[in-house]
Order: sequence, then structure tokens, then C-alpha cells
Amino acid sequence: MATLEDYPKIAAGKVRELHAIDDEHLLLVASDRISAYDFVLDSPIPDKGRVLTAMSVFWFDLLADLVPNHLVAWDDERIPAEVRGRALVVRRLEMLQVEAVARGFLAGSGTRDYTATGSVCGIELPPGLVEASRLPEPIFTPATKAAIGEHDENVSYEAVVAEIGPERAAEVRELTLALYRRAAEHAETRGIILADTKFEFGVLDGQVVLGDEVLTPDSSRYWPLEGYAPGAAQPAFDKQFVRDWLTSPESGWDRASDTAPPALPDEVVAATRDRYVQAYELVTGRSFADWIA
Ligand code: Q0T
Repeated sequence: MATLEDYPKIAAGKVRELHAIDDEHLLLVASDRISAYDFVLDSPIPDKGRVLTAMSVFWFDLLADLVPNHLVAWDDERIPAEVRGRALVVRRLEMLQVEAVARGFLAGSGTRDYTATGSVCGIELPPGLVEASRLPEPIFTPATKAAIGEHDENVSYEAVVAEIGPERAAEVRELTLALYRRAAEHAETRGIILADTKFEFGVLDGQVVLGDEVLTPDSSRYWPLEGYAPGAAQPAFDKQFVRDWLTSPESGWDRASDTAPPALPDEVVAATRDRYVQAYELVTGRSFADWIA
């Protein structure tokens, strides 16, 4: 049986790691760490890595007829026991240096850019939209990959053309929108709004391939459909309790202070773990208990 030390670490994000298995395969490992307000919290959320990995596997399958993806295996002898259920064997790709974002709703940097300019990534939007408005149609809003600790920067479609060329840019835009439409429609039938999401693509044998994690709460904004009301920020399906507690007087934390947030109370950890499991079960219609026993 393989152990994680067999595989050199080749990249690490705030909550995930990438290890080399061989020339053609990587191990993509999701941890239980959670970030909020740009901090990685001291309190892990039990099962978060397994829930997000299971959700990615579900979506890779649902989207496989639209684009090939890098997923090779989620439960075989190459996966070390210590990361079983939260690691994927994936094909090694030449990654395209573009964050391929699709938005069906206005939120976050989309709202900020729209309020300042009336446009997002050079796409002019109608007047009168507010935070969390549904857009007239989904839009492709690419961003540059930022270093850890930096924020991705929204860029124009022309910037994507300059980075990867006109043919690849058009393909990435059309794939991103097709994937988002399929996923958002599925989510909405299940009582969840998929406000936006970020994909990463790579190239293998000259073909564009979907990589990274897909349509997890870490790469997407999921909002409960129940209670959806544009005009104010919507509660995140997953991190609602964490954010509410951190910004409540109870936590004793001042978001403006630049200090690290405190550890979460056990009840907030447990409620958040339940939210991740609920998100998985709602989106997939499957029981999380059935994910790799
Ligand atoms: C990558 C080659 O996910 C990333 O880092 C997490 C620690 C970003 N990243 C992805 C790659 C992938 C994937 N996914 C792939 N299949 N092949 N590189 C590199 N960085």
C-alpha cells in the first residue's frame, strides 16, 4: 500500500495539496481545513475533505459528456490509507493559466465591478441590478491565478486571448458556460442556487481537459433557494454559521483588526460539518454514508 511520503508534494494551496505519483499521474488531496474572511481557521471541519472530494466526483461524472476530465481513480491502491476518500488520482495536465469563472448571479467581485463600472470583465450589464440579482444570462468572467494570499483579479476576454490564444480562449469560454448551465440547472432542481463557480482547464494530447476540483463549495457560491432575496448578500450554504459566529460579539474577534480569528466552538464546527454533508446530499441525491465506507 502506498503512503503519502511516497509522493513528492509539488504544490499546496490553503486547503489542498498536489503530489506527484508518476510522470502521468498526480494525487490531489483535500484537507478538512476551512477558510473564512481570508484566514485559514485553526479548527478543521471533520469530513470536509471527503465531502468535497465526493462532490467533485459526482460532478465530473454528470459533466463528462461535455468535456473530458482529469479524474482517473478515487479508490485504488495508489491512494494512501491516510487520505482515502479525500484524494483523487488525476492525469497530469499542462494547466491553462486562467481561472475560468461563470456567473449566473451578481456577487462578490462581480457586484463590486458592476457598481463601479456597470460591467464585469468588460461585459456590460443592464442597469438596476443589485447584490445577488440573477443575471439576464450566465456570463464568462475570467480571472488571473493569484499567488497564495493574493486575490484573483478579474480580467477581460481579450486578456484570456492574449494568454492562451483565440481558439483556446473561445473553447474555454464556451465550455465554462456549458458546464455552468448544466450544473446550475441541476442544482436548482435540488433546491440550491449555484451563483457562480470557477473551473480550471488543462491540455493533454492537444485536447482541453477539465482539471482541479469541480463545483465544490470552495470553488463555487452555493446559496439556499429557500429565502433567496436579491438586494443583500445571501448566506453561503456552507460557511453561514462560521461567518455568523466569527462576526458576532460572542467570538470576541474584530474582522478589521488584522488578527487571526479564534478557534470555533464545538457546536459551530458540528453545525458546519452537517451543512457540508447536507450540501452533498442535496446536490447529489446520495447519502454521504455511502461514500467509501
Ligand atoms: C495540476 C497538472 O489545484 C491546484 O493546487 C492545489 C494544491 C492548482 N493546480 C493544479 C495543477 C493539475 C490539477 N488539478 C493537473 N491535473 N495536472 N497540474 C497544478 N496546480
